[in-house]
Amino acid sequence: MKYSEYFIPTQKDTPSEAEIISHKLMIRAGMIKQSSAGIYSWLPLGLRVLKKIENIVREEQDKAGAIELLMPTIQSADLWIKSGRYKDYGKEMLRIKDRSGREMLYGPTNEELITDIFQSHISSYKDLPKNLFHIQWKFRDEVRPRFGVMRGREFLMKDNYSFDLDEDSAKISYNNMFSAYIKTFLRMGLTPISLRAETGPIGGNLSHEFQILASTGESTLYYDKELETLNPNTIDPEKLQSFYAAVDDQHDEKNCPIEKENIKISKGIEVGHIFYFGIKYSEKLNAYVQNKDGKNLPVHMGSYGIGISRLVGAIIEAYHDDKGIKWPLSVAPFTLSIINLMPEDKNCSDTAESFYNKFLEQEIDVILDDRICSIGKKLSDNELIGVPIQLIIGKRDLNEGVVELKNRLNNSSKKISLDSAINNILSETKI
Ligand code: 5CA
Repeated sequence: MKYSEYFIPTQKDTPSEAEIISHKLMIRAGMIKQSSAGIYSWLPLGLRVLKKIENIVREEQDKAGAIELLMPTIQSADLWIKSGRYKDYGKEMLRIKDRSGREMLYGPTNEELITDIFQSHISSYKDLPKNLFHIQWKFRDEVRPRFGVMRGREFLMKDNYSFDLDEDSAKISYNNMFSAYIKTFLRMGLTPISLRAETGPIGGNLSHEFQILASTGESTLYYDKELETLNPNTIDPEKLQSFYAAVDDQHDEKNCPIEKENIKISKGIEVGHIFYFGIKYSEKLNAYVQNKDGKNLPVHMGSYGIGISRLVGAIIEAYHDDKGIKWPLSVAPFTLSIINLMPEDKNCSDTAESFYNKFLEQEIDVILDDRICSIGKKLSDNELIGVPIQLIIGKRDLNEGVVELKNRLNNSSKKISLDSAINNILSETKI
């Protein structure tokens, strides 16, 4: 991608409507544009990050054995009337009438629709367990949409639904997803803290939420410090669930089961939530399966959500400085930016182009900043949009046979010889 031909409408001024840092930076970095309250267009740079996050989520779901399908955004009210949630959901649900006066809605979640799909096609224990997911836009008419994509009205969620014959096997599915969630967030460079949670309108009695640490987060978390040192290869969900973790209004210093010196206090942002709710929907929506003895039983279900669009904001809350965003490699819109400080100088342009072509060949996500503008603007735009590895090409450096290699995550930079640049960068781009 050549910056001069691309579309990254960065802006210098901090937008007045934005209260939190990620919202400010997403607007300033030209990632999103509000279209109405809590509803955003995703501009190219924002979309690239959204897709990277979506793909990590999808890959970890695939690895955990979940199967992808796609349900529509607009649903008929019928199933919701059957489940009883048409009334319960209240004003948060966006209700629509089609031309024949049929009641429709923009889905805030999909328990009803997926249970209906399940019951239409599966009726035997032999087809269990099943775990189905989709990645689809949701709409919740939040009272106060705010914080940009972190609390939108329209937002992208990965939601999946597990189906099991009984409670014991449903808990295996639950724990399988629990582990997949931890791995997903670790891959994004985040520190996930899992906490027992309320079930709210989804229902059930077993639920965990996943918060990620960010100094600007909304919740204050108290948790066992062990939770900060997870290894994705050795996740034991039962063990993790036994560690102490609480949000501030649940935390009671006097009755806390662990020693004070083992507790860490940090700010967090909720990015995922999982529920086991048993037969709440299957009974109402007639999702029964036959067991070995030919007996019909309502299927045991769980649902599992990750806020994909919220994660874009949450990652920025965790990774930024006063100059802009500092993307972790795995979710960065581009891995490498080649910044040509003097596009009008032939030597600079030829060198930059030649690096650009070599990295394209290596299938590195690279952007060539070939814009004709001031050096200051070029460097500050690249800091703002937060490309993790920056190769800066300047006239004087080239005369000395060197280029500058900058790491946006720790803001270190070093001069390296032209010959060693490719290998140096290839080793830094390994995730
Ligand atoms: N059906 C269940 C799980 S599939 C469900 O809807 N769970 S939820 O309500 O907790 O939402 C799941 C995740 O979606 C949340 O953890 C959060 O990351 C994200 N989310 C929820 N509401 C919003 C919102 N208004 N804006 C952005 N993301 C949201």
